[in-house]
Amino acid sequence: MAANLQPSLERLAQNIVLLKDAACRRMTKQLLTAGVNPTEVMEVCQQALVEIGKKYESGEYFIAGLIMAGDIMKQIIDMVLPLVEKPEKPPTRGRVLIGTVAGDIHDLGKNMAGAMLTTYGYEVKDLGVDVKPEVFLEEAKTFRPHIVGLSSLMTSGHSFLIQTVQLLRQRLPASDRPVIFISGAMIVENVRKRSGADYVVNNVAETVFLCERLMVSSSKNGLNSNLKDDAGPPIARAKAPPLDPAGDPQKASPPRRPPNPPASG
Ligand code: B12
Repeated sequence: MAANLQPSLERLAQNIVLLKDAACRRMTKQLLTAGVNPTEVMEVCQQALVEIGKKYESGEYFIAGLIMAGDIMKQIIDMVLPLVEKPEKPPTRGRVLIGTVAGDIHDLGKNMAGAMLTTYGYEVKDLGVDVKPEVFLEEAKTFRPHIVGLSSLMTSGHSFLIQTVQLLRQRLPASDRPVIFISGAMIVENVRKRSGADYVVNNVAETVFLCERLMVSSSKNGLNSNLKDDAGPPIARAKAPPLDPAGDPQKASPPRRPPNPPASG
């Protein structure tokens, strides 16, 4: 991005934190018209929302502040998503099942991740919010996803997250074992370890990057044909690749934005 646009991204972040919705709409439009990468706009928004969360925690903002922030974020997402370049006829790159775990109604990040993955050619099934572990299991049995993405923004959701991952691990046949991502503001590495999930993803760019890596690995293992039909989830049989030389996927540092969407056909 051109250096002279940086102040505008910063000012957008400041205005989000100040909950000035009209200014945020105007600035987002200006930034996008000026050609700033939509993913970069989203990253700045996400950071601003973390600041709002801190103000809520410290008592400076109340629940109304969170509601307004959520509304501003939704308006920005609505402006950004149509500008993400879409392949004309997206190939089916794999099935992804997503949802926000029980007890949690935060959905902005999940919706964004789902929309972005759809754009990149994945078949996404979104179970919505407040999804019980058993519902994830039943849907996974019929949809047979290659990847499951669980969102949990509250610490109180961690136990549901762990239950959901464990249920999927225990009850899906080994041949249908999906790769499991967990995501959300309060996720820490020890939650991943305790749950048995494969990866933590912190933003949409990371999510798309990781899905692409997993699918490439899957096709290198000669499983690509299965990705394109209903024969079942090949990635289940392909061990997720380590993304760093030390073999710890959590230490991987994906690019700041996802690769270009796949060519159509
Ligand atoms: C906006 C907001 C709300 C809005 C949500 C609107 C909506 N439709 O989602 C509303 C007002 C509803 C809300 C309610 C509450 N909230 Co709130 N909320 C936030 C806030 C400020 C921003 C969240 C957000 O949308 N971020 C922007 C998105 C884009 O980022 P993201 O969610 O991190 O998602 C990114 C990645 O994680 C990833 N990703 C996320 N999900 C997924 C899913 C998949 C499948 C994949 C692949 C990737 C992925 O990609 C995303 C994009 O980059 C956060 C603060 C924060 N630190 O995040 C608090 C926060 C999450 N809320 C909090 C709280 C406490 C609450 C309430 C309990 C308040 C109350 N007293 O009622 C309620 C909870 C209600 C409930 N049962 O769920 C706390 C949780 C604290 C904790 N320790 O648990 C936080 C952290 C604020 C804070 N610091 O105190 N909230």
